[in-house]
Amino acid sequence: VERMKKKSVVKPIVYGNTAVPLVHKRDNDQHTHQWTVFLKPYLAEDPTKWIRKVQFRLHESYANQTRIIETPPYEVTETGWGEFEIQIRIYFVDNNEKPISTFHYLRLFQPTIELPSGNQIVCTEFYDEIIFQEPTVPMYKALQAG
Ligand code: SLL
Repeated sequence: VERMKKKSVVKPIVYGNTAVPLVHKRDNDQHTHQWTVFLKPYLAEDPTKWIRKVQFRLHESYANQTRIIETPPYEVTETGWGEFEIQIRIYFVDNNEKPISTFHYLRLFQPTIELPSGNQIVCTEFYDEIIFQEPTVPMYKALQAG
């Protein structure tokens, strides 16, 4: 595969989760919260130019533990009762670029932020950067387009 010699491209990303308590108690499954785990570009750009899909791997207590999201927003909304680590795996438009993984610990109770409405929700997010060292030629073009 032909690669761009001595070139590197940086893509800033943000990932994390929000969570709110369920208004109605559920007797059947003990679920207490609704949550959303997400991954997005830090900048306002079209991520489909360089991201093929994002895979979220949930706790084994969930049916369909592996969730694949092919179009933005890259996020999974679920309900549950417990916190656990989620594997977030990013696949790129050029399959010659290996997928990369990060891990996010799903938070249901802390830290909270206050919305303009005055409501408190749990929100935790992290900034990171994907650095493509000598990307393939097609990947380099895709990264410029995004
Ligand atoms: C804990 N180690 O004990 C963690 C596990 C599992 C969370 C948390 C519901 C799953 C379902 C759910 O919240 N699992 O009912 O589908 O805290």
